[in-house]
Amino acid sequence: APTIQRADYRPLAWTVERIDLHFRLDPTATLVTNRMVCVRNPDAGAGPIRLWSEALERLSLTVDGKAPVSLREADGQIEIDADGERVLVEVLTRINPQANTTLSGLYQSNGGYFTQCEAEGFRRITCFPDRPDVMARYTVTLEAERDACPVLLSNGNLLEQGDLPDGWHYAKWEDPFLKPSYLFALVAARLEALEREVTTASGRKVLLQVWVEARDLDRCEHAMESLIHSMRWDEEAFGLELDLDRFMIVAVSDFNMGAMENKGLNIFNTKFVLAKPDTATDIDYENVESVVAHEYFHNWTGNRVTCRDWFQLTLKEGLTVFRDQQFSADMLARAAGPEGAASARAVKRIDDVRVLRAAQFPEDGGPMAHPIRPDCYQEINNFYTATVYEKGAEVIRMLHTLLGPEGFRNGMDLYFSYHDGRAVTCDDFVEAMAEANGRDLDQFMHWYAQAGTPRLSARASWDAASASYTLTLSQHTPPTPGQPDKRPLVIPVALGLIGPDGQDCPLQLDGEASPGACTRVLTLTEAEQTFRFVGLTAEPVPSLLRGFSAPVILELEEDDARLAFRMANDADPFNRWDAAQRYSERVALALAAGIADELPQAYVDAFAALLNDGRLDPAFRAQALALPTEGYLLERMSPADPVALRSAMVVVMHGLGQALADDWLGVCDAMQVSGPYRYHPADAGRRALTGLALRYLCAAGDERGLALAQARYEGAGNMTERFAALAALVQSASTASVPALEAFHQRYHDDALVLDKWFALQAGAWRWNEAAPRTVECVRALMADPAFSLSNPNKVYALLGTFFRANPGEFHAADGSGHVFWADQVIALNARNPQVAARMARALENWRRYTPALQASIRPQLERVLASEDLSPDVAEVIGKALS
Ligand code: HT7
Ligand code: ZN
Repeated sequence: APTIQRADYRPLAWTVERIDLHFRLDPTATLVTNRMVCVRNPDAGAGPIRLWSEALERLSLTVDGKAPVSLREADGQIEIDADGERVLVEVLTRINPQANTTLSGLYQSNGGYFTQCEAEGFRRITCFPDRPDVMARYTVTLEAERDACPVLLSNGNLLEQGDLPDGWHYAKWEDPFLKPSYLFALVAARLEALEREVTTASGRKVLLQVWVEARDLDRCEHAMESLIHSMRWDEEAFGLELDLDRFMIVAVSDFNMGAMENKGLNIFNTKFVLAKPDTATDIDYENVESVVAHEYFHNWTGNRVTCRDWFQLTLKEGLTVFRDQQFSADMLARAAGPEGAASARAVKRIDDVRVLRAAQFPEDGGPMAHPIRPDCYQEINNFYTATVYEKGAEVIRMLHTLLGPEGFRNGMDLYFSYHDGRAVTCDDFVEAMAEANGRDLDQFMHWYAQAGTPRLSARASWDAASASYTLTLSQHTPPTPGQPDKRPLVIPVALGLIGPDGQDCPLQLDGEASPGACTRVLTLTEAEQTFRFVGLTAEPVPSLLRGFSAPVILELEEDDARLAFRMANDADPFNRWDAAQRYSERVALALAAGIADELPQAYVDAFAALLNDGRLDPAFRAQALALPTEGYLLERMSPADPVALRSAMVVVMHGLGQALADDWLGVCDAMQVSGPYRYHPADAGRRALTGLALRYLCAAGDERGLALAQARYEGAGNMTERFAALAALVQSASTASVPALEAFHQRYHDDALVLDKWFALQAGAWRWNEAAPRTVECVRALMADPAFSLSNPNKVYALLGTFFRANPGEFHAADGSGHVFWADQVIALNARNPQVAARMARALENWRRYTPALQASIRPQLERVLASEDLSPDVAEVIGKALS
């Protein structure tokens, strides 16, 4: 596929002012009539009308009622020469939603019709200048058989609806706002709605609806509550109000991603809407809340102000992820009350950083590394990445840190005042931030241009005579594909200095009149800078990058004693957690390298201290006592040896489980939650800590722990406890997992979302018993389960995605069976759903980091996929880059 370059952006010569769409919905032959008023673009030079078209049959196309004088067509693009300033282009297309397994464009799911147009799905519905900088006013008429599709929805406001002959009916919708084609949506299905009427800050009444299949109506309350909380938060935090009279969320079980922010008609993967205590865990509840918030926040950051082109994707995604992270942190802090707010915020921050480290750091160090604003791509669907989303959010967070909350808010206000209703660039956003704060942010823009995770290192010296502490910070960003040299970035480094008594020291830089706060943000702008702190009484221990103030890897030599000290004393809860992670990393990597064969007693003691510190919030303890992900640790290992790492992780789990067995059992006892299930962070924290305790106990094969897990499984009153107990049994050498898995299947055999958990649990299972079959064999067997389907992305992500991405120790088994299986599945998926196939394909992109033996096993499989027939551009880009 050709490579598209950001530098090649040109405005279109013709754009669209309004479009009137008419759908006659039929499973195999839907007719789409598109009447659009095309107008010359005053910002562009002369040129033809350009339309995109893909996977559709064009039955007719006229310009002002006549066949066009000149029409050229190549590579999915149509060029039409037209005279004058404004013409009416009418296009009739026929599409086959039933055969559309890509889930892009118009497709069917459970007999209903749904659309997914981001990024380039609209061109699979009708011929259109399908770019985000073409913002038009839409009216949409839907016609369908009433019995099959009693509900007909599209963006905006319902103008009229009624009956048609032969059992058909229609509905006509109008969206009062200008929008790009990627935000178009329709739904025609048999659904029912949970409804609420709420009043906005300015006193307007608006109707909120959550549309689901009838049997799921009892699982929508939490999504509705989340939507209302999101509306209130955006009003309070940013002064942004819902701009429509009606806001709809629709749940669909076949969906490539999490959800989609179509104007006024958000379409969601069922996974991020449906929740009730018997089927959803605390984490599911949390995810529903944050995805509902994310999509709702897009209404302003993405929809009202959108992206000029897809290279600017982080403009809406990074900013909206930052907003949903802030929202979730505020919700958690509010629930925790003033005493627990700081810890609650830290727990959320830890969650977010875990995701960044596990998903984005490896991406930044591999062949797909790209800046948050990429310079080129072959397939835009491959660029909905952890870099664009999560690192993008970190970049926005740094602006927030550098400008302060008020400065950031002023920047947002100015951004909206300049750009509401427009399609703009990341430069426009940062310029608004700079102007509102009288700041020069030119150097900050390097964050948008440079790929790779910067390394931050620190050297320190203590001068007892002058009681001063000198800290030299330096930065370096490693080369990434196409970017051999990097410039210094603006890096906010939040730091504290901890005295020998474990207390933070008030900070005073040389030249300052008096000591100030105990945490302050230093701004690093050069490759190396020195900071001298004075007025200290003894050599301090530095606590750097508090709250993870920048998305960098901190390279700091700290011995075991210092890590244990920070685990016990760091006043910054994030850094306390990070010290535990670093200590675990050191221990696990030493075991994996064969340098050690057992856990250091000091490490066990440091864990015991955290575990038994009853003053610490249980949710925080659950985070601090959980090991780093294998994905992150493999990134820190060179060469990466997943099988050796797995053996090491087993030793760590087993060792901590055994050595602290009584303490873990004590926790299970002390953390019991009474009363009916409620989704509340305090209860969730207790359940999380208990679940972790059961995991350590079962990993250690502790008989009391195994019996407790079994009892908790059988007596659980909600999915969080039931699933945690089941997971603990599965991650053990005990045979009790077999009947428990069967019982679970029996109970939930017709619940698709719960079965996803069941599939994922088995795909992620470690092999605790030499005699057990390899996980790849279990995964293969599970593919034959009637509930599994390669056509349903949730199933693929649960079973195959978990095996390929979250079970490296089994996936990379030395016999290469996992790699052959991977290639088979990527090839099979490629034929159905290229987006999903490409996501699975990415599981091996960092293969060059592995041991020579693994590389030798993986390479032929990558080559086999590349040579396979009808390879989609999506998969071809991933494999091509991996092999280049
Ligand atoms: N903006 C949405 C992205 C999305 C998407 C992109 C490509 C293919 C399918 C997709 N479904 C949703 C989701 C979001 O970030 O809010
Ligand atoms: Zn988004």
